[in-house]
Amino acid sequence: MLTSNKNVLNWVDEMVSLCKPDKVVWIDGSEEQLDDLIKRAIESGELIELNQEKLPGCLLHRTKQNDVARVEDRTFICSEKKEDAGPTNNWCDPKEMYGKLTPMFDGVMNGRIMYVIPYSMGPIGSPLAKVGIELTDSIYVVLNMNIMTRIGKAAFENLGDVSNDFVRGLHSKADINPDKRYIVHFPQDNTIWSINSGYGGNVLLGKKCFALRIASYQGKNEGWIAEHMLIVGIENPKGEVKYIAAAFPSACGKTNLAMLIPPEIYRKKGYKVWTIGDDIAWIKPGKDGRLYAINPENGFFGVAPGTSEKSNFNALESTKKNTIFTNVCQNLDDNTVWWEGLDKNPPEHAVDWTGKPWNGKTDNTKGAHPNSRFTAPAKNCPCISPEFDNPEGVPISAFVFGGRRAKTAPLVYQSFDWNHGVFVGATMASETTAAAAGEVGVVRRDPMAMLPFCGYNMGDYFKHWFDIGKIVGDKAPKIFNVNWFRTDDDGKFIWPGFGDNMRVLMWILDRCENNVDANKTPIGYEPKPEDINIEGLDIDTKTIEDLLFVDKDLWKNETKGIAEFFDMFGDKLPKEMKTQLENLKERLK
Ligand code: OXD
Ligand code: MN
Repeated sequence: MLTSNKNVLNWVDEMVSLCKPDKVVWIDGSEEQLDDLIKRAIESGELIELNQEKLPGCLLHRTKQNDVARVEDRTFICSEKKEDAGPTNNWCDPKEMYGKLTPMFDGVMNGRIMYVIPYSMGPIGSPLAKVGIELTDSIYVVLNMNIMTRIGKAAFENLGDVSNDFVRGLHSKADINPDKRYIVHFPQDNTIWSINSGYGGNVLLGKKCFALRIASYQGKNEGWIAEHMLIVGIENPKGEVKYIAAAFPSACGKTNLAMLIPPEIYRKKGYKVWTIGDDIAWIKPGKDGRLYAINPENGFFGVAPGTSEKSNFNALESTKKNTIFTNVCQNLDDNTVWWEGLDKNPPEHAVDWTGKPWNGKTDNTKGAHPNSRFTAPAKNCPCISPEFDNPEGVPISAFVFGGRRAKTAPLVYQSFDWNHGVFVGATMASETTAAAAGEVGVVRRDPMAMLPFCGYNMGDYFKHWFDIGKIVGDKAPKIFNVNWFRTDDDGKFIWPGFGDNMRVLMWILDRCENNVDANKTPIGYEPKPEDINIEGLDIDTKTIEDLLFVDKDLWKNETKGIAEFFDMFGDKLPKEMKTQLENLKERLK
């Protein structure tokens, strides 16, 4: 036992009586203990040891084929009242849900070991950090949590002997039965129950479940925000670093932006990019009144396919040691890993993500699952920020929202003020691409990229954002929207993207410093085309003009879509949001 905290001990006892494991093992975080668990998981086949010369400390895991992604339709927010979960979440009465899940957990760990994982979200000792405990019957979960969070005895030190402020996570693989799969949050009880899955997003309870769903609810009550945002620092040649936090829906290149390599024109001058986080930010007013952010995580749970030396050198480097790969392809020639988009040389002698023999030259199935993942320690990342472990976090200069829009949204624009920026974030959207099943070009709204991750009514969430603006006042970060995905009439992307996105971030930082003028448009402030640095690109100022063009008819249509979306929130939609929509309509006249 690693703590004498009665709240912890009583709760663990209660869960042990419910799940009835053969044995309970407390995870202290020691190398010895973790090495022993790795050994056992390799023996049982749960993990495969990869080539230890080429990929030291790396392991491979395959999930069941029915268990490869987050399951939004089986994810619940069980607040006391339905209206507190809001129209964008599945809700069930907490008593009813406990009533349904308790028998499923009863005896579920019979014949198994229960692991007790204490963990800290955020640097140990940070005033922004919070403690969680996850109980699980999966070694894979223990080893992933060890990469994604700060685990072990030190996490308990943060909690102390008497505090009751910890998130109670209970997970069992049970039989990985998709019909009985539940990912359930009880915000009032600081509790998460997850059953019948072994896939990361459903079972690494520190991540989406705690750091976004439960934490967003805590933030509302405690005066801070938990956001689905990367945090990146840009250092100028004088050595000053400014930080940007940015939210994008999935498949918009979030990890790439977080770890971008500056174009040569900036590298030559001495600019550098530093990664703080690639997925989640906890943000709170600091002593000087500005907003400060930490990355509550300690690793990256990134999508493997598409990650290459060219698309994201730093992410790929991060996976070269002490990384757990899930559902990628195993190259049998040298016992390493491969995925679509890694290079143009798929292995011929391989095992695909389902465990079947696979030949990348002749089989036209996928070697890696499209949602296959790497779990890599943040400290492996070549551009990890020296401030990564700073308990105070880093001051945020700008918030950036973005989506994938073919025509409507320009390359970049700045909101007129905080409240308008909240409107811009709340009306974020992406158009579906041919890569996903279903119709192409359908607009999906995803406010602040939080739609699947907000642990309470999104109408209240919007209000909370307006309130934060009042607290921070003129020290508030400036708010921007970007769109890397504008296409020409042939459907080809106009903007080069990737590292060149830094050119847009530079305009954003210039605006934050009042270093550059802007053009006022109906939707916000836009760069003067000549203020986007295109040195070294084979596009001209005319292309930038096209990228910045605001098509009023498209935007008038957009306001209709926004109004329909807002309708769903009924009385919970803040008045200010309606005002913002009316203002936009007026400016478009
Ligand atoms: C993720 C997601 O896995 O947003 O980060 O789905
Ligand atoms: Mn994410």
